[in-house]
Amino acid sequence: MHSGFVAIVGRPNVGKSTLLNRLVGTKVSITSSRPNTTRFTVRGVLHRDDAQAVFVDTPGLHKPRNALGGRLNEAAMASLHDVDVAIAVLDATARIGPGDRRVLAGALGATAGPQGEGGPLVVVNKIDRARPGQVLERLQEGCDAVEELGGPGASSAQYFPLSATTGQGVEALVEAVLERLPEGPPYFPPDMVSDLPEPIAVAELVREQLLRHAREELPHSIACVVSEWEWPRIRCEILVERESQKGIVIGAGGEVLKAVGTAVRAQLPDGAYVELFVRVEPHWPQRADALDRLGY
Ligand SMILES: Nc1nc2c(ncn2[C@@H]2O[C@H](COP(=O)(O)OP(=O)(O)O)[C@@H](O)[C@H]2O)c(=O)[nH]1
Ligand SMILES: [Mg+2]
Repeated sequence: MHSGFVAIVGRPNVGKSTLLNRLVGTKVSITSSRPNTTRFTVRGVLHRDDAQAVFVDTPGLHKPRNALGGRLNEAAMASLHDVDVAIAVLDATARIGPGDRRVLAGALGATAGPQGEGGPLVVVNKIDRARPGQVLERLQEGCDAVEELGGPGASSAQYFPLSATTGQGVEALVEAVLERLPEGPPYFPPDMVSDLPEPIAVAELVREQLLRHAREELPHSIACVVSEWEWPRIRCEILVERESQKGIVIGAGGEVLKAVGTAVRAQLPDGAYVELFVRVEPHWPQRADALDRLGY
């Protein structure tokens, strides 16, 4: 039996959570077109007869603008400690920048052994949306950056152009991950694909839908927390920073909340009943006490 932990790191919005869901075959981490969607470290498990890979999805590394951003960066860097494989994700449709270099530098130092083995797996994602020339350009940029940065794992880095959305190219990545897993016991029972507690998973589904429905300025101001869980009745509170945001979340005649509730229920087992409440919690992203309470 082979088993191990695999960190997925990258700038916000490159497709880390989409890739995790694709790798484990079910939705365990929420995704959106807004940067900094992922706030929890989510583990998703890939089961094979002779192997188990535990993927760790992380918040994207970015320049923090408030206390929440600082914590998200810490969580992302911490995920690189004590893993067996590091996957660094780049976006085929965008030039490599300083943020990607920081990501690659972190991944290069994370898993390499004394002989330079165990370098990072570098993913160039979103090839379904990129021109072929762009994919080649990104692979070259990634290679150049890895060589320039150097470090123990540079010589054994491997490159994977793929699409997390369509699945094209993902199997090659899976094979490479499995090859790099050390011998070890399974960490999770065979029926477990994620270790996110159910109340948090539901609160995340609510937040995902709000990100879909709410307007531009709102995403960073929203937090969701399940305050009561008496199956099938679930009460979820939606926190906003300012009174003025309350109306936006509720929508005219409650239409936004209604749409969010319907979409969330559709993803839960039959009979689930989700009550949504909106509450103003002034400046919560700047307050350590609020972040503690929210579990970030
Ligand atoms: N076209 C395309 N879009 C993708 C792909 N992977 C992710 N996305 C989109 O990119 C956005 C960010 O994805 P997400 O997984 O939340 O990124 P994260 O912030 O790195 O976790 C979402 O709108 C995804 O649908 C891909 O392979 N192809
Ligand atoms: Mg994410």
